[in-house]
Amino acid sequence: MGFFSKIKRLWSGTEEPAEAPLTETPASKPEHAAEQGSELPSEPDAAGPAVAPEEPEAEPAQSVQAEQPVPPEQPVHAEPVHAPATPEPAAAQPARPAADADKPQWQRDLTLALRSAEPRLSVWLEHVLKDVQKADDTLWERLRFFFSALDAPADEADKFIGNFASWLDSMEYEYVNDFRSELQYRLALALELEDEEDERSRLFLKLSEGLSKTKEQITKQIDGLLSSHSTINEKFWEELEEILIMADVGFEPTMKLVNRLRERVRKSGSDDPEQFKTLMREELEDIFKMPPRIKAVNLPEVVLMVGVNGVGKTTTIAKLAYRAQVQGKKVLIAAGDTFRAAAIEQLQVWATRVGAGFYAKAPNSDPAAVAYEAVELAVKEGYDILFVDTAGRLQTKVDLMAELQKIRNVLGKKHEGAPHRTILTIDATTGQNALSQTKIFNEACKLDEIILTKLDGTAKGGIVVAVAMEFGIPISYIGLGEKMEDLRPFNGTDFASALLGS
Ligand SMILES: Nc1nc2c(ncn2[C@@H]2O[C@H](COP(=O)(O)OP(=O)(O)OP(=O)(O)O)[C@@H](O)[C@H]2O)c(=O)[nH]1
Ligand SMILES: [Mg+2]
Repeated sequence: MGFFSKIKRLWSGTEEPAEAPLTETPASKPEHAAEQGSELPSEPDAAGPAVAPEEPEAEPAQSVQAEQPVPPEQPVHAEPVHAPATPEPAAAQPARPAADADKPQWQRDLTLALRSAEPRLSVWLEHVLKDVQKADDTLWERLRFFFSALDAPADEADKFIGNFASWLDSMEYEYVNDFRSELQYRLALALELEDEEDERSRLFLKLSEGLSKTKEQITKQIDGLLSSHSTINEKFWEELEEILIMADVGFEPTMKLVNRLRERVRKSGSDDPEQFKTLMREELEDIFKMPPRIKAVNLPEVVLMVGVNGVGKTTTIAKLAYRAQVQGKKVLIAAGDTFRAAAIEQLQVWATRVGAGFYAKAPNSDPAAVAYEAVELAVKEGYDILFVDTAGRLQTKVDLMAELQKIRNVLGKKHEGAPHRTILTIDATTGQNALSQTKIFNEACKLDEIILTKLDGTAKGGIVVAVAMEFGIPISYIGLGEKMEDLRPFNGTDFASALLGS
């Protein structure tokens, strides 16, 4: 959508408004607001019609972004194109000038609050959720109003709200406190706000918290090392090696990393430990930097998820499917782990929760047949992306690798270039085993990406450094918990900063 960024730029006055509605004066009526209203699907629970036809002159909610300050005696109140699903609060109708006399007070208040708020999603959400405790009609009305205030197409608002409401149902969440961060995350995704500063700082906090155990191991020790040395000498390097090995960077990667750090320190011409953290952060950033990849694929994009048992493949598919779904893609999930009946059921539950399509055959069916038929279905029914789950355990490692190769072959035969992404999931808590798993899977099925899960539960986050150094395979995401939103795109710069505690 991208309009959020545009609005922010407009707000800050760095860009001329491209479209009339954003600069409409309070009294004028942008045409498309009426069109928007007329496109609205009706609200099933609404007491009245979904559109507010009785207010043809109503100021559309985008007045929130008007650049001119509004005189207090003539507040610009945004009238959403939807009629409220719930009756207006009775107390909210003081005498007003004719133009806004019949606007619900909460809309007037919210408009003014949003207009004077800092243009950041978290701050706006604070106002939207003011006095809302539960997921009820009031919340939906306020959210709908918020979307219209941002000039978002009403059908997108309805779709967002519909999806979010069914997700809350499936998760059995009721109170705002339980789903607030999920709501913010979804809004950021839906509004393409992940890169916005506000969302980034929230994610950084989450990353930093998720890595707290690893930080305990690495940051604290390195801080201790720095404070106990007045100069970077041999003893310093020896102690650093020990710290890195203890943090599960592994012996060989530690040696390589220390050599690279020695070189960087030498080039800097300073042996002052005070500078060391900056140099180490830069070195880690370099290690995490991967060459850009061509992302364009012939749809449907086929993603094959591999990894040993219990690492989090199925959960990660659900998280990825969820992201894709929120981004408006049509998602199909295929149960390629036919080894355990429970695996098929588990995946089906996730697919239902996420709202994705699901394809499975009976337990013990040939996984390659599942993959073949799923990709056939995905092509036929116009899916954008297909995720294929696989078994993590078979009788032998040889069987497992042969099975994965067979799946890859049939996918490629059925659909050009498939699998477009073969992703290895590894469990960060297994430490050094992650390295041998990466090696074996990479040999058997040429990995495109790695996702490291369970970083929240381990002090062994140093494994991320080892994996990045040893294989040069991009780490695309990291798992920081069991919730849907706990899968974060891996950002090397942020990770290096979070790891080193600054
Ligand atoms: N704390 C935490 N737990 C996670 C994360 N990712 C997955 N898990 C948990 O790890 C356990 C195993 O996850 P699954 O997705 O079933 O793993 P799998 O690789 O599909 O396992 P198999 O199907 O047996 O091969 C589940 O309890 C997940 O909730 C994560 O990032 N953090
Ligand atoms: Mg599984």
